Amino acid sequence: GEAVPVAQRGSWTSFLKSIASMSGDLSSLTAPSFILSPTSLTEFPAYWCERPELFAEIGDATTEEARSLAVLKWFISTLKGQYTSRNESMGSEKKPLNPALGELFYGTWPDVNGRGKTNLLVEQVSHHPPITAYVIENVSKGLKLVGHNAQKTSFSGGSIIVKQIGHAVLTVKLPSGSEEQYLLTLPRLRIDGLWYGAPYIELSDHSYIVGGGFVGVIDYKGKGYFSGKSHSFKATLTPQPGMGGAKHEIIIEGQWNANSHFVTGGSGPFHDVSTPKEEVHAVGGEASGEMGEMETRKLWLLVSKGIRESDFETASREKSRIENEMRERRKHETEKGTAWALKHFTPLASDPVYEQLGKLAKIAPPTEDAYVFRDNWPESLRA
Ligand code: 0T9
Repeated sequence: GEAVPVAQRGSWTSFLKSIASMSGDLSSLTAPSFILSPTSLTEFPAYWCERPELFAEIGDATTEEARSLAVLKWFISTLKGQYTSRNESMGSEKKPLNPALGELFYGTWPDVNGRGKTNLLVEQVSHHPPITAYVIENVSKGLKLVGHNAQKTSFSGGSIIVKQIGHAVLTVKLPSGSEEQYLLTLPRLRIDGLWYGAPYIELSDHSYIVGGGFVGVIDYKGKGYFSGKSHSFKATLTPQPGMGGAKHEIIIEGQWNANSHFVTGGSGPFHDVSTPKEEVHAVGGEASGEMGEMETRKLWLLVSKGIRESDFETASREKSRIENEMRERRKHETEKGTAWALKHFTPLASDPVYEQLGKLAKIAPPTEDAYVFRDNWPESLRA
């Protein structure tokens, strides 16, 4: 591993061995310090909205076809941030902090240029396995995205394969008062470059966007497949009889980290993702406007600072302190026969929207858990 600091080569090799021999949940494995990220997974849902104007455009579109294309454009535009931004900011993919049960993150993108204010709320709804639930809402454009994610990991041919579990539902409130819903599912990940200590993600398999009169399938391919370029995709939107959409198929091809163009059902360029992105503004969720003890940037403050400043002794001490506190909490709950009360979400064993829309694309499994948002935004995000 060339990217591995000489002093950490041994621990990197044994880390890789433990990954290879353990499948399922890698989040709790202790990794060598050079690969640690100072950011918790509860911050990741912000990637869904780093181009808030593209999200807002979904609400501005006036036909089903225009809306479906706006949803696709926004979805594609988030992939670069979701899957390559750690490589850009930190030189490689890094191991995120493993969120505590009940960890929270709140944020906002301000209203500029008539795009409306967009708010973000995230809660870690399970620690083992890690499950993160989130909602992103732009009230003035009638948009609400509610989703959750978890991962199942395995090791194959020197790479980590990550199957994403979970989905999101985008609800669009139309000016007529009726609602349109889109079911979004997530791609599979392959983490390569492990041997060299320079991990990076390639997407594979496919994901769906079902709603608005179309069944959309996005196929993901890396180098050497249909375009020969990394981070390639091909999106096919097929009109659904009886769902009222357009009558023609739309096909778009390109690279999700660069640009894409129409192949069928339109002409010319579709999207270019090289426009600047806008990171979320973190907001405290307490009535005072401060961050509470369970808010990610407060909870992990000293761990993150330690990692950023290469003070790994402090980082590791603080990390153990937090993990021990959480273990104590769980122990007390077991003793008292109580359970941790989630703040913003109610778990449901099945999701009627997933079932209904998923059927149209024969999505497997036929149902998934849902985390229903209780619509209780903190005061600091309501105004
Ligand atoms: C949802 C995203 C997800 C979370 C991360 C696999 C991964 C945890 C989950 C899927 C977001 O919308 C998109 C992006 C990156 C994904 C992470 C990449 C990653 O490596 C971690 C896993 C758990 C590891 O930390 C593996 C060990 C590490 C040494 C490799 C860098």
